[in-house]
Amino acid sequence: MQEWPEPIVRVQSLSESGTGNIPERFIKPPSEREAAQLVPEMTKSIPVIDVGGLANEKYTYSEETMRAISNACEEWGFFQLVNHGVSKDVMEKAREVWREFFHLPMEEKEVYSNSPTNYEGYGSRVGVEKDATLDWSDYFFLHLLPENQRNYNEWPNLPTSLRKMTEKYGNEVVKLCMFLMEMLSMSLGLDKGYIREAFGGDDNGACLRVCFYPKCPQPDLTLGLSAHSDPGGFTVLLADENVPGLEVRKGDSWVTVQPLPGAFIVNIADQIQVLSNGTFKSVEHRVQVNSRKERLSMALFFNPKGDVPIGPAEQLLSPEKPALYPHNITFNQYRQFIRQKGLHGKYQVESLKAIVTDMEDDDAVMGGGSGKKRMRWTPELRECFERAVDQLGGPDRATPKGILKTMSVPGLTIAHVKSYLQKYRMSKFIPESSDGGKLEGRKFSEILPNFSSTSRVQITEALQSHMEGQLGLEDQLEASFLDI
Ligand SMILES: O=C(O)CCC(=O)C(=O)O
Repeated sequence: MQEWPEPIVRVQSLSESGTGNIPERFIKPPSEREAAQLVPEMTKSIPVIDVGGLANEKYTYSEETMRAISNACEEWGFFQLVNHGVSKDVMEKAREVWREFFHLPMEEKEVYSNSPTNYEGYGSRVGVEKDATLDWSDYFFLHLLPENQRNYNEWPNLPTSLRKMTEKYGNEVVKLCMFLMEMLSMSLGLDKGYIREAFGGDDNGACLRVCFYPKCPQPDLTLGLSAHSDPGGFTVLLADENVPGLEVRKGDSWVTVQPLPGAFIVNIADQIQVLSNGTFKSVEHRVQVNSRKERLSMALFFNPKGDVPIGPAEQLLSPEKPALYPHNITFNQYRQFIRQKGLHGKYQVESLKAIVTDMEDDDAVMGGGSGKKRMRWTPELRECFERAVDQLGGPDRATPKGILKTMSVPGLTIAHVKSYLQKYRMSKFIPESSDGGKLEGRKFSEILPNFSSTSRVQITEALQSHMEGQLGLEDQLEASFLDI
């Protein structure tokens, strides 16, 4: 998509207009904006990890630090990193220069206005879905790695020190990310170089999003950033020391992060959750805004190379711990989802759990890829599926093709949709059949007549082409589907 689906309104302009009421588009449903709850004392804050001496060439990773990291990543998916070696001066100046940028006249910033093609530049929304509810923030997004994507001309030329400062900051934080990759690998019990290798060696990606959250006249009705998990490898965040706002999910509660002076907040993102086979958690987080103070944060997303398939590390798998994410997909494929839909909690990474390899249940065995797979639907995937069917106008209109398109779940195939139909008989959606009998217990071919004739043709075509491609069963399929 070349352009945003609706004209862009800068949140900063809305804030500065002095309006007492935020536009309808920013009002979140009550379930999304429940206040952070008080949680027991001991779980009140994300762990703090001190890696003093990291910048020293001779730094050795102590077992204690590795244990602290693995506990933090398993339990919280977040930690604060102190004594990390990045110069305090560089951190402060980078933050300052970006604050100045957001306070430039609007026409200076609009020069860098971004589009959904690569997001680089000045932006005010993430997803491209028309009529989506929006977040109360503007941002600037830029690429740091791979080097060939770093385009200084796309970075603001004002304030004059911004490009130099951002480059310096980026280089220092990327260096820290190299250590973090080693630390995360070792705290998973893997070789020091495992993550780096799995993420594409020297071709890792890194990008920076500077988020600006203007004052909001009705902060209780909206969010600065909706709940989401980060799609890439991990994130190194320089939060606003003076204005809290970041909240991390802990069970059913939201815990407010209190950034320590000079600390970075590190969080595991979806690709490391996959690589660790779910041991390290990519945890949902969101941002609250307030009426008195603006807030600025700088998130550096460290990502795998776009075209390397990411899957659980073999060494972490066993018969007791089978692969939760057996379909290795690339980060590029994964990112498509976010670009389409914007930020949606843990929707996408949970969807990848849908399938486990198992040969026991013949009924649900599907072909495709290497070997045969048995489908297992998690509650999360069921929820996505149900939402997709609803979005498509209910069971009468939903077709497997439409469902696949709407869900945009990487790795999901028609075979999974078919499996769902078989396993759950779509009892929640499919209206009772004409004779009034429930669909429960019926075969797939018996369910199809409950769809409209147009949908039936589409379902048949979609299933047929998939099965032909995957299983080479043309003849059989012709017989079983086309006479419905
Ligand atoms: O502003 C913050 O504290 C968090 C930013 C964030 O979560 C993001 O940019 O993905």
